[in-house]
Amino acid sequence: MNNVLVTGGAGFIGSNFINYILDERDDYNIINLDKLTYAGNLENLVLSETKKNYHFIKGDIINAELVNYLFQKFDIKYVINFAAESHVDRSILGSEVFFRSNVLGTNVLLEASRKFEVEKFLQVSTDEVYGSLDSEGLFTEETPLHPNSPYSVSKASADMMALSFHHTYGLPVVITRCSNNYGSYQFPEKLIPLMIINTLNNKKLPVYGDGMNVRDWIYVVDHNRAVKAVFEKGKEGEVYNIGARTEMPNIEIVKLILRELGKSEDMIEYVKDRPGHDRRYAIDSTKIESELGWNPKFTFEDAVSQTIKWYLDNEQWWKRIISGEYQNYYQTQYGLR
Ligand code: NAD
Ligand code: TDX
Repeated sequence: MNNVLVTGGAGFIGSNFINYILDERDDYNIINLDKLTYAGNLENLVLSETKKNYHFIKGDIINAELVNYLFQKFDIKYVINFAAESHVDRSILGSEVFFRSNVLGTNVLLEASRKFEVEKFLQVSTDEVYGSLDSEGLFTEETPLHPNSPYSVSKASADMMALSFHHTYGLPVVITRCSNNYGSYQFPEKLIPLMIINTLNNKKLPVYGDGMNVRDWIYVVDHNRAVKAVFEKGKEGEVYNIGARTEMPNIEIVKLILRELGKSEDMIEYVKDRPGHDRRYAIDSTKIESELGWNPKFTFEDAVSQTIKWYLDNEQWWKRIISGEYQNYYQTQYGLR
């Protein structure tokens, strides 16, 4: 059996990965280690209940004793590290937990992987490690790292530590750097679900600055198809960018959501900009396409419509979320709107 430790598997992307991989393959035994922070939710794991090759452990990746115990107990051969604090705005409100989970937590996983001689360690990273682009150019794997937020610095630090374990100890590390994801089960602090839910709740849509910051969007399913390709075929010590060539200014996305939901653009409210707000991200994913044969399958228009429909159909899921810790966060971040 291929015993795979998947960390952060109760979050948005990690749960989508586990649902997808359990559906595709029976020969992976998935051990999901997740701390269940505000962003972790076991309801996201739709298939796992019925599967024998799936185990959930509630715990923190920074807990070396627990991590070492799990490596031994489950004879872990592979690691895919999704676990992280993932929201830039929260890292601006307070950075410590970002360094604990994203940097020190990754270090604990790397040390255990070295000790137990794992056969592959996939670090799930982000295009934000490259910093911000002007109106021209794309991030390639050769673009120097220039992270600007506490979040992206923590992710860049983890990337560099993972690569150092490859260089120094020969640990079989691969890294993926993906652009902005969207899809079902995304926590409504991120742009697309936040705008959908505010529209459904007749609340103002808070657009930062002039709304012309550009992000490059990918459907979470395409991201995880790429993670699987890198996990199975990626070359040790290599970084693979993942993107779907879908650059768009934020304001266009907000208007598209309003159009799809039949609401007026009067709901848009331009608010104070995010401090240190990166202007533009855009990914060149030629390497993964040409070397591993991966290509995105979904168009933005279709996948965003599907995502909006999912939030319309799954009110219970997000209503529970916005009635909890989210309220405090929302008030701190946006004030009472
Ligand atoms: P998320 O915030 O939805 O989920 C993170 C998960 O990690 C949660 O289930 C949480 O409980 C868990 N977690 C956090 N700290 C932990 C710890 N110390 N120990 C164990 N579990 C812990 O995040 P996401 O959007 O699913 O992102 C997953 C990964 O993908 C992250 O590493 C993120 O940096 C990366 N990424 C995200 C995007 C995006 O657009 N969301 C894009 C590129 C890369
Ligand atoms: O209320 C908002 N208003 C707004 O204008 C929010 C939440 C966001 N924005 C803007 C800021 C960004 O330019 O929308 C853009 C997207 O913001 P986020 O959804 O917060 O994503 P971003 O900061 O780009 O980071 C995301 O992509 C890379 C993920 O959160 C990271 O985990 C990932 O690494």
